Amino acid sequence: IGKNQERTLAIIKPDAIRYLGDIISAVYENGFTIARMRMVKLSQNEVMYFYSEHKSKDFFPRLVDFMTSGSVVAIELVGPDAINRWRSIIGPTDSQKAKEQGPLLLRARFGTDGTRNALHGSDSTTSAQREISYFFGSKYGTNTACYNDTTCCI
Ligand code: DGI
Repeated sequence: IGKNQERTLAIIKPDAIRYLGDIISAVYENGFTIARMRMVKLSQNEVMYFYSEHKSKDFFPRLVDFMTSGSVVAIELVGPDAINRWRSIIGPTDSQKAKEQGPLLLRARFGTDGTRNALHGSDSTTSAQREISYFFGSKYGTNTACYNDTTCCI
């Protein structure tokens, strides 16, 4: 990728799959390019692994239920300052807060609350790399968030 270009991982969550078209439009309107994209229905183990930093939080069971309630679309976005810019376009974690901040924020447009918040965006280069290889890297498919190795899951 070119100079000043950065990669991030976006996820269209199950509650927003019906708005796939609008979200893809917003991606390009905001100057991002899509490098790779895939639709997948995640298992409970896969979601627990992806969100393992939150495993002890009270909202974790709700998060796992929600993220396994339907298919998601993982998108590898490329653009200048992609990580921070994508997070500022989607808005705060809680969609109700996003609605207060601005109706054009994507979580305001397509999300409902703190769990059903339509979209994910990586929060650092480290997590972007981890999350992109989770969905697109060579490990996905063999390791695949521990299909066969329960010791690397929770
Ligand atoms: O990076 P974010 O997705 O904005 O937020 P995060 O990485 O702190 O949390 C990951 C997901 O976990 C978030 O998209 C929804 C869920 N979550 C986080 N904090 C809360 C939460 N769900 C509820 N219900 N309440 C929370 O406080």
